[in-house]
Amino acid sequence: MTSSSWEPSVEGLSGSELAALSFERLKATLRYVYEKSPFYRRRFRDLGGDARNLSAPEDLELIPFTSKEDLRNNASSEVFAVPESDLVRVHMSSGTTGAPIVVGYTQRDIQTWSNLMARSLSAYGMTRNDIVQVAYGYGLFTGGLGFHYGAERVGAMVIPTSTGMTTRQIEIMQRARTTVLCCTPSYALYIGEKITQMGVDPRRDLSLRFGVFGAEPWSEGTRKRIEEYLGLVAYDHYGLTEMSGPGVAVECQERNGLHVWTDHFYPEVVDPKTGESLESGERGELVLTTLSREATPLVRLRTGDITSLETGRCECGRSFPRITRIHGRTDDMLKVKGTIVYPRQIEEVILDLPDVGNAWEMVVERKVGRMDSLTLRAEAASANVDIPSLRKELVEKLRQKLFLRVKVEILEVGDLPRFEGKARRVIDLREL
Ligand code: DLL
Repeated sequence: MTSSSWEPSVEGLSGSELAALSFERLKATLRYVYEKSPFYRRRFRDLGGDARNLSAPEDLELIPFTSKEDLRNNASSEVFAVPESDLVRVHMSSGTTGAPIVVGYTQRDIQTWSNLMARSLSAYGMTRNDIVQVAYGYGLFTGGLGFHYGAERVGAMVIPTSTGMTTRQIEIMQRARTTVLCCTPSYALYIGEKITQMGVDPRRDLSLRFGVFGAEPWSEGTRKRIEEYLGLVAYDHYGLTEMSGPGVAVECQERNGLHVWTDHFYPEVVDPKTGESLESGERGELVLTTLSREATPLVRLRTGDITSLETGRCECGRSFPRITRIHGRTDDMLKVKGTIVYPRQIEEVILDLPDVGNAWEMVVERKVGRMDSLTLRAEAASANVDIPSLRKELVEKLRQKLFLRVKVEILEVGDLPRFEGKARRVIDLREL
């Protein structure tokens, strides 16, 4: 932990100092949105004036959630708290259904976000001597530009490769002696496979120290594979467009959960069905309130992400509370024959087995009048794998983990798609 040139050392604050700062900013945010955002002004008026005057953090529970639907159904000008002329950038969320959600940034928002990204990257150990290859997509997606601005703020040298042209990415990595790779875990696996095919030895031919992977759920099995393929330490990184993008919660070098930057985001975990607040340690849906955004402040946004909140000090010395690695998204949750399944649970089982390759997908089907069925399509790791016994092992392991009979199809290496950004793992063919 260091104090830095880009911000005063908030990282050394005690738990109670941090909680007090966070609560002050929460109250200020509620006053700000009431004054500046027509959408929130209407909402709060319906609730009566008390909504602006929290006397304790628990009072926040009286304020309604903001859903992604709210953001889709209301014009940006209703939600935004500044006139359009104050914006210097917009990003859009990658939502798979409906209109995209537009998020705006003022000059100050960009600065705050870059500082937070610089703080996040320093927590992994980045310094001005690093050479950082940003292989997240640049564009409406926040990954590319978010990491780019953060790494520059640290003073490191950025190579903005964006996604794709994987062979070239690897050549650049060799030639420029890249020390830090930033991309989705799916793309890291893909790069890893390509490195092996090209006969590049990561420990001899590359200079990677660590990688920063996020934007989609990934398992410990995937982490091990990425570390093996690329010869680096793999860190998790969480964020979402509605909260600026990356830079919301990050692993430190202890890798025991992701510290939420609670001086900028106020986290709660609620029961996804009832919306009731859950205790620390209980798993539920993450709800976030922005504490410093000027253009698009959001109160109690339901993220759809399943995790739990852990308080208590971390060995690294930071008091920022941690969330456990994201278990899945409420909208990726499948209910098959009454059993709830998240894609990450499948990944946890299969990628621990060395005979299973890196690419996989799940197909859910419902024939009229029949129950749902789940099929796992996975690749064998090589041509030498004994396919019938691997299939049997997978069926058994999945039954033990999910209490569900899953059909398993084993394909050859290269049969399934690879992804340069976020992977698509679920193919839902259910007839409604
Ligand atoms: O994915 C921002 C980002 C860029 C985060 C680069 C990390 C690195 P969206 O496209 O709006 O923004 O998607 C946000 O992705 O609600 C989660 O469901 C998922 N997600 C993001 N990070 C993680 C992670 C970016 N570390 C949505 N683990 C979020 C699991 C993640 N899921």
